[in-house]
Amino acid sequence: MKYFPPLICLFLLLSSCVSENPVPHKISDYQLIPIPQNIKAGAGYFQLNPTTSLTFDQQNEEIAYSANYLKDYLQNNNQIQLAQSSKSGNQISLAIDPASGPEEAYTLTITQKGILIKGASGQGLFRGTISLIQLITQQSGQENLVEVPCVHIEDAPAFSYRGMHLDVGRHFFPVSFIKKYIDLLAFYKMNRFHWHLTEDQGWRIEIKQYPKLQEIAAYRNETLIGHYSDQPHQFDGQKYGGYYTQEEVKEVVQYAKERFITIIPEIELPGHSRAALAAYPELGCTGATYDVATKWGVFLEVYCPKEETFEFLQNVLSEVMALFPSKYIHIGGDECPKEQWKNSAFCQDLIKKEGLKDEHELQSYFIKRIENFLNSKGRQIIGWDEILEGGLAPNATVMSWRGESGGIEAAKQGHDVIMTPTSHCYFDYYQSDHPDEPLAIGGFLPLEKVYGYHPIPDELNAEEAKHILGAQGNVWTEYMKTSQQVEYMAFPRALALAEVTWSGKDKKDFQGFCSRLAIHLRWLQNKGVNPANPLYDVKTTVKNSSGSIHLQFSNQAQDGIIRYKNSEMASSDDPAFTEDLTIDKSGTWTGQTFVNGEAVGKPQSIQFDWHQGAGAKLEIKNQPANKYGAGGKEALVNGVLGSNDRYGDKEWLGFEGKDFEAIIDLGKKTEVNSVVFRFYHGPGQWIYAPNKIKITLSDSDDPPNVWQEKIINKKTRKAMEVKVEVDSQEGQYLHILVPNFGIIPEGAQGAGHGAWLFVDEVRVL
Ligand code: TNX
Repeated sequence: MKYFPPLICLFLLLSSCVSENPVPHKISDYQLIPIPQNIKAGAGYFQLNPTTSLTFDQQNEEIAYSANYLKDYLQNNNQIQLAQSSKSGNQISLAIDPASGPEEAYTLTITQKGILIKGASGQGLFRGTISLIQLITQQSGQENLVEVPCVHIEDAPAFSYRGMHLDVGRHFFPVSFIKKYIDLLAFYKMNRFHWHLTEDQGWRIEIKQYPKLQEIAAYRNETLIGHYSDQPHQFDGQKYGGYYTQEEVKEVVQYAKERFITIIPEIELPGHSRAALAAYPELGCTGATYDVATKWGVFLEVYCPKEETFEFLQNVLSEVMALFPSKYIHIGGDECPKEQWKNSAFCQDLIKKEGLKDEHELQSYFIKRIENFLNSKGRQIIGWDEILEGGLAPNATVMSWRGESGGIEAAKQGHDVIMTPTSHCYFDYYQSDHPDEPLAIGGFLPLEKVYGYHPIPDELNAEEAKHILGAQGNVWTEYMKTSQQVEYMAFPRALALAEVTWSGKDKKDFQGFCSRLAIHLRWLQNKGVNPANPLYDVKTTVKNSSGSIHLQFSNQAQDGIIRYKNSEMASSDDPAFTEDLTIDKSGTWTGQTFVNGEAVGKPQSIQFDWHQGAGAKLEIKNQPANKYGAGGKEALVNGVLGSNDRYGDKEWLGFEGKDFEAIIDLGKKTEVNSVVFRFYHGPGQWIYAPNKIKITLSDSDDPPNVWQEKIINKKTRKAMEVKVEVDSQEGQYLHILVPNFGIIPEGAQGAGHGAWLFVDEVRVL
């Protein structure tokens, strides 16, 4: 590493003073997350005890933040009070050297004689202080003494934007929790907190000029119970809400500042604004009154681009800017249905007057006006990727959430980008396919997938790639009522993202991350955090190769063994899992991790429904979408049924706007009575079961001339089965053609888009 050559000299000098023969450490003894760029293992320990003093320039506020953070930490957790002194001896020194590297770079040198943390700025110094604190937390320690292992670390982040988001609109969380969340982000060297403050279901920030935002927009009459796709909708009948006062906001901003975290506030416009419209209906297009939304989704009620609305938003944003020093203000811009603008004479006139092409350009006009205003105050906007539609505002930064394509396009246009694709950054998605996971919105995003993310898409050249500032994990809280639940969903996935964005591609090692994670999970639990613990949970993998089916059990732990049983085995002598099991019959197999003879983590069961097509070879014409095809085409004939109420597991294949066409090769002429199909029906998630199925059983794999057709009259929500009695009783090849439902009709969620077709096991009976 090129930074701080003088420090290396100091390190060597200090180490040379050590006279005894201290025990050398291994790199794996330093269990830091995110893993530093460069660790040079030392030998022996620094004795941190009540004689240890702290030396730093007290005139420098930037240094004082780190000094105070360290002092408070040691006082509260180790009962060690650091004296302030400039005398030499048992000492921790903090310093800033601006010439020594990028802003957040630091070196941490621990010898038996002393500890020196040097940052390229106050930020770098703070990140280095966190590394020291992480090492301190990992030593068992006696009262008043921590032995900190000697080391030399040179470190700097791969990405400048390392963020976490929290939606406080759907559910509201107290200031104490917001601070806890910020502390956790700081502990993993994140530097941005995106505070999503306004939503259809509640406005959460006090705006003095508009008291009805507090009285009306901050509260909803009741809240949806269960999942949105559970029909009919039911409500709890309880008034719900709250907001942060400006005093509280100031306190939180200061708290974050002391931890070198910038808070980016989000005020959503022009969509997701139903709560504000409930308070000030005159800002809408319809002349109607509104209520604060009580269920989730996308609502037609949006701000009307009238002068009155711009005045309101500018006044709101002025109060927001006075509270938040952040260069960026997030203005939303996502999911703004255009119906009300289409039906509004005012909007149609405005479109003509401004020479706009359509409502998308009107949205762009809206965003540009807000951008002008914020730019005139020295601020920059961030918007969700929909702000690309109708033309990007000149200085906008784009948050790419609907995949990476919006981010790619924006970077190519020379705009900065923050990556938050649903595929890798939506921590409201399920993290495990275990059946007793708490209710979540859907999707499937396990830890290793987050860890595998790299924010720079291959499509960008080196120049364009510079526009990718980093990535952010989003925590939408429709299904998180409590802060414990937020913790469960955010952690440890946020730790994986912290390593993705700080350590970068070259340092990544999932195995190593998991072994470091074990100690961090323990620390989080001791701190009263409620992280998910995926390490010992058993996972099943079903492989379907050359006509037979194999089952594998695995976990992410470094210790313990997995034992398994199946429904017919006696439970007393569960064998250890050592190699893949061959499956050739129906039944249930269960795997469980054992450490020192004790069951730990969640067991996993898998049920096989044997049928004539199980393990068969097959071809499919259209490919499923990447994010809904994890099990591959073989999942269609592996004998395993996907979840009844979640389409994100590896058994379901999701085709976006496309037909499902397949040929299943049964291996030989086979007598078939019926074929049972499984589809998913969830219009709220843009998923539609098909209207018909066509099949043919024949002796040839050539496309058939005649099809047997089955019309589907009755659709039930979630997983549904359709049985087709086969006319031509024998054949080797089963040809299947299931046409996609087509374009989603007006008035439904996702209107105008091609429907998703989700298919699971095709059982040949
Ligand atoms: C989409 S991401 C939304 C949110 C939802 C989220 C649920 C984005 C800009 N909009 O309003 O809460 O999906 O995953």
